[in-house]
Amino acid sequence: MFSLQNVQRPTVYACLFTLQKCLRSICSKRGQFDYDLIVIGGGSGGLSCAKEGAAYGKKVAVLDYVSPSIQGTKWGLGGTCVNVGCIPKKLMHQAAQLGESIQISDKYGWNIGDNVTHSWETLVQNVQNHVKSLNWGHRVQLHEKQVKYFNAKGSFQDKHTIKLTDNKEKETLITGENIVIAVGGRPRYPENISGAMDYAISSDDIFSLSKPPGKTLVVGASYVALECAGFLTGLGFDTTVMVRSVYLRGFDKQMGNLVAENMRENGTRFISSSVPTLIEKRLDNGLLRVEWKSLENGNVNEDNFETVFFAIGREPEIRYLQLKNAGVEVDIQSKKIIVDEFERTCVDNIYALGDVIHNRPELTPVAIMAGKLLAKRLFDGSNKLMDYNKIPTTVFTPLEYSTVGLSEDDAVEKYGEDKIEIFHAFYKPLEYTVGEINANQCYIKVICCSKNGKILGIHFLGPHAGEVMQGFAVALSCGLTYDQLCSSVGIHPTSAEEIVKLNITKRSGKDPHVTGC
Ligand code: FAD
Ligand code: NA7
Repeated sequence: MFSLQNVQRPTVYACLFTLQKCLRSICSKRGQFDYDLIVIGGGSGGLSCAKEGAAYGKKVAVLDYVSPSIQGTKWGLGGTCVNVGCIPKKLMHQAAQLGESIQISDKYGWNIGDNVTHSWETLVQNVQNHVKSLNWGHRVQLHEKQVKYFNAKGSFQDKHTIKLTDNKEKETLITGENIVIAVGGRPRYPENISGAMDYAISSDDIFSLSKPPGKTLVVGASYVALECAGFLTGLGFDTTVMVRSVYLRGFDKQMGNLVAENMRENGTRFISSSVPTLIEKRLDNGLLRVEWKSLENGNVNEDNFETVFFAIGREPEIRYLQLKNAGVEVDIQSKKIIVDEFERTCVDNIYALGDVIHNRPELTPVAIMAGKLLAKRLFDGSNKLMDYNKIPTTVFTPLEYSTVGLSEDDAVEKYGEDKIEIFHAFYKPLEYTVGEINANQCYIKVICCSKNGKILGIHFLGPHAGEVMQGFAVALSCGLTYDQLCSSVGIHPTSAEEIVKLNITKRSGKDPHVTGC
């Protein structure tokens, strides 16, 4: 006798799936969709867009699925920032900063004894507890805002139909009038370096590493690499950064050099102009033997490390999307999705935002703002576009670096050296004096247009740089001029006041070291 129980489960799934496909196809041809908006990716940009869409009474679904890292690390809802980016990174940076404060606290009269230790396990546990609370918070918010959440991988069947595949490989189809792709990116691994995939970790793993990383090699010299090397050094680990070319690619060159100089003076080692060529596990002691090649003279060197950490950039996470089925185009080189100023792809009902789009800053507030504005345009009649210019950001290295607007190099290229004026100062934060902290790299640079005094870029290297820069970034986006800046009254005694006190130009060649109050 025929019984459903006698039929293999995958066969039942396959039949249901085909039936579903036919029904969905008929409905979507008639313009009837399951959802007004389907968002693929529950990270910074996707969640913001989904929640904003639901606020206008629209039927919204968001799908989020995390493929484990190459070393098997997994995490929950919320995307890169919450799980393996900004949040755990800033907390680990804070742990390192506290260590520095402990070291100088005797100068402020504290007697904490000599036996200060740090527990990596406790730090990881507490950071991960916070991350889990954020994962839960996101789920609750989606529920409260009546956004349907699917813990499933999304791929395009056609421009309105998304196939959901859950972790048991069960497939379901849903249709949406509008689709937003917000799938972010994942760390890049090097090609052709034997042992890299087997033994090296990435930013997907470092924040939940169950054992202390020990002696660590960080490969890469951009912001993820330097931030992580900074906190590892601060937590007491022997840390080496392998630099292929420049420090902090994409940022102001002088500031990048100062950041690295400060890290070097505080104990991080640097191997310049080199790339790794081999990683293998030693049988005798389990250490990772790394060989690298100097790009200057071709010499090959080697050393042993407990952890090798690649921070050599990120790739858009488009591998599961089947973009071809919908006709969405990507840039040939970056593999990122091409969008216009409305965040619309080449397909009229499909949009993309956040880290997955080509030629835009990879930052959480950018993704959040873009998601919100897109939902307002789709469902609230707004015509406001995301302004990708003058986006402030901070590099959370031990000495923090915050910036908004143009770098010196870009300003020179855009306006010409004789059409810009640069005001600068080396200063000493008050709290560094009694603490006897190295202030050699505390530096500020403001770049102005000579013709109208408009400020083109602000660069601040010093404590709490992000907190300092946020307000100046608002002023810059309102068209701040040098005259307005230097006629503003400072807040004393702060490091931020040094920005409004700037009066020495680079061109003058005068000593830019600030003395006195
Ligand atoms: P994500 O947040 O990456 O979210 C995308 C989500 O989609 C992920 O959960 C992913 O698993 C999921 N997904 C992918 N494919 C599919 C699919 N096919 N189906 C379903 N789900 C899918 N930015 C800052 O502003 N400040 C910082 O201090 C900062 N620090 C950082 C530190 C590190 C180490 C890193 C790596 C990044 C940092 N960033 C920082 C950048 C920031 O995290 C990203 O810009 C931001 O998370 C991008 O958001 P998003 O929505 O584009 O993508
Ligand atoms: P970035 O900003 O893309 O920088 C990558 C760094 O890695 C940079 O220093 C590169 O050196 C270096 N790199 C790249 N490929 C290699 C290889 N094969 N070998 C050695 N070194 C290499 O990446 P991040 O990970 O720091 O940040 C990515 C984004 O995540 C960033 O925009 C943030 O918003 C979050 P180069 O200067 O090219 O010589």
